[in-house]
Amino acid sequence: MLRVHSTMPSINGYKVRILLSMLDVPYELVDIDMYGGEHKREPFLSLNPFGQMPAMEDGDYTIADSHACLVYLARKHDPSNTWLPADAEGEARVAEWLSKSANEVHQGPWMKRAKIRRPDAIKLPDEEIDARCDHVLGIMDGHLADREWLALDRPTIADVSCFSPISMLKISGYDTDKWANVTAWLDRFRALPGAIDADGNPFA
Ligand SMILES: N[C@@H](CCC(=O)N[C@@H](CS)C(=O)NCC(=O)O)C(=O)O
Repeated sequence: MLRVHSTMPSINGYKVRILLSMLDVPYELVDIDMYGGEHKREPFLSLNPFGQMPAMEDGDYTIADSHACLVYLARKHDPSNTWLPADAEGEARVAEWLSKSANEVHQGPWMKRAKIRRPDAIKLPDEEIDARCDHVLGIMDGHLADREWLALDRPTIADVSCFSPISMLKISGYDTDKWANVTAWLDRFRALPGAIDADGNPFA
């Protein structure tokens, strides 16, 4: 069976768990003790020498990094190419938002959550993190003014990737309500079949 190696609270691991749920793919979660530093030593380092979660094992095949996992799962388990289109224009659009997720979204919304979990590791002042969130969410809010999803006219792994950190902002003390279009997009995503919260439960 497919194995996902991640600590449960990992936002990047949550991305992978969401897509697995939406694609209805069975898997085993190998819980990594992040606070005990399990991801910084073997055997985890053989899965990802960068010592970051998530990583995945599918038989003999191993892959690390949330976006690589999303691409792999979409290609392997979504033959309709709904979640990751196969045409040049569509795939590039999705890649564009995956990159934004790995950089701008990671440096703002992801950090907001991570600082609560690991204040020792994230030294950036709250004001700076909030300003980064404002910047990226302001752009996303404008982008979503006349569209329902980030990359295409349907949800893709770009939405999965951005949803995970942005959906955690409210419980991290950042008010996403001030961005009406982002809020509507978060609600649309929660209503998708198979969508789960960070604890793995369907949304009410
Ligand atoms: N680019 C990586 C980033 C992974 C990442 O930052 N993972 C966090 C958990 S959400 C982690 O492992 N943090 C522990 C550390 O870096 O020591 C991905 O998308 O998977």
